[in-house]
Amino acid sequence: MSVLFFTIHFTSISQIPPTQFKNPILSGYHPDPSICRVGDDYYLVNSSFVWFPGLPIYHSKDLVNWEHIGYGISNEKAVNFNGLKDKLGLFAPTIRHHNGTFYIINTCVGCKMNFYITAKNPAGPWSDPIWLSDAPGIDPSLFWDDDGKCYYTGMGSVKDKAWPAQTVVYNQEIDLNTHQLIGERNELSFGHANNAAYAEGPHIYKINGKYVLLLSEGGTEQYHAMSVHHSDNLKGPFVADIVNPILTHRHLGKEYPIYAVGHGDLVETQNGEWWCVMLGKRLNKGITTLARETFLAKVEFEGQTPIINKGFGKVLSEQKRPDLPWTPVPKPSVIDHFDQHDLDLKWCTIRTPQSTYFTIKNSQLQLALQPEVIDSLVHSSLLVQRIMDHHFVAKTSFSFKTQKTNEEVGLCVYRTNENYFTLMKRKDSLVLIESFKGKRKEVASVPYHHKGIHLKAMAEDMKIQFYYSTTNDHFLPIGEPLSLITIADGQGNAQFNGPGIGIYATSNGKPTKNKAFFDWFSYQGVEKKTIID
Ligand code: 6LW
Repeated sequence: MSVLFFTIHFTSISQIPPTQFKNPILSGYHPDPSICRVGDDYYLVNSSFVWFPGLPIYHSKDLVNWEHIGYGISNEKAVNFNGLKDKLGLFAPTIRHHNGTFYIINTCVGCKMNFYITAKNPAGPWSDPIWLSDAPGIDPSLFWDDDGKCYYTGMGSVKDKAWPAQTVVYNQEIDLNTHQLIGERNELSFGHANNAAYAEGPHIYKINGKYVLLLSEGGTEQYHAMSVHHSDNLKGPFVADIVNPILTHRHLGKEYPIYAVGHGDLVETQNGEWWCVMLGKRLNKGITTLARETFLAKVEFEGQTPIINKGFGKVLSEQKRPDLPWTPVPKPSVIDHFDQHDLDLKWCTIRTPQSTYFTIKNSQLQLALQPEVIDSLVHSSLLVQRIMDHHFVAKTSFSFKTQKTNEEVGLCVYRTNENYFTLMKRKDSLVLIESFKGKRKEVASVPYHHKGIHLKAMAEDMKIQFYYSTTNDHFLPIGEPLSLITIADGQGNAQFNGPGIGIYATSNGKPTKNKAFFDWFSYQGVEKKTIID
């Protein structure tokens, strides 16, 4: 009798759902979020530029705990990112669900521009892209009107601009059977401000019987803002809301810790609450090392006007969580032992693979050396995962041997083909390289003759220190701590993507059949005060 009594009454503290949640809800490189609800399930997708697979998709039951469930673009033959700079590729997507089918509409900048994909299961498989030949611009979105007709909304350019960076948000009916925009194209808005730069990221909703157009303006940096516009007619005219901008941090000054907030998408919960996901950036010691992340804010309507975080009017680093069943999701494992049939979803490569460059066998990841190098705009043997913390420890263990001086394998912290760090094992040495704005420099090197090696990177605030060891302890530093400015926003770095950390192998232009054998890779975000070896 007594055992049962204890079990029922003393639920452990950790199981008591928290009342608050912390922002960002998706830390690290998660820009241009779009969200939809199906029943009591929420699905979110982000832009991903030239990372492959592309368009990461997340699932949640409570808008706070998100599980990575798949990618919208994962067929190498579908989209070719080779030759594209890191800031091109897959721009802002929109995810919607209609009549049992999920739709993601998106723009591949530098390839064939606008397309949509469909799926019955948001974890996939998704269809190959259905390209839209006559849809100008970027930031496409979909809206189904009461009559079942579907409308494409997008951001287009303006020929004779009345002011710099003037763009137009337009909509047009789309025939999803013939994959064409049909009928008249309606210019809906140039943004709220009478000199709004880059009116973009539009979404249309029907709320309380009226059409609400949500868009962003000011550009995705310091002056980012969201505005809403109303109409009784889907084709307009849309009238700007006098409350605009409904969200911006541009008036909070350059030191405010969360900035560039904008590019939002609204969702109504099954309990009648409204919430908005948007992108934003965090300052860390004055710079941004985690790029554009995904944030969440409450929305309450005053009439037709969506008020973001009533009483605060800004994105909060912590606030009361949605009135939804608290549903924690499995935490991604810190150590990846490569003992699964497929690579964990967190792993991506940069640009589109042209051939098989890795295999998983006997609980090892065999990474083939390829002639391609990460400095080029062509796919190379590089596997990275999003850096999601200001302080982290990453480690890996592998074995590799070569007699050739052009062959090397190791750890890589990647932002662009011009901005990265590599710590590479060569024939009989270990070399730390930093590339900043395309200038590569050998920072440090040590003799190393063993076949097996453990490499480590520890980032704290603005610095990253690299280490090596023959075993998984007693790590020795190589070189001095280096500044994370190299992979931070600004500095010639593509504003759109974000940093990743992982493994890289190359034969620097020469053919080879050599490969490296990775036993494991670990990445752990750490609280500053508890940085342990
Ligand atoms: C996105 C657009 C934008 O498509 O940047 O600056 C593009 N604004 O809304 C890439 O994130």
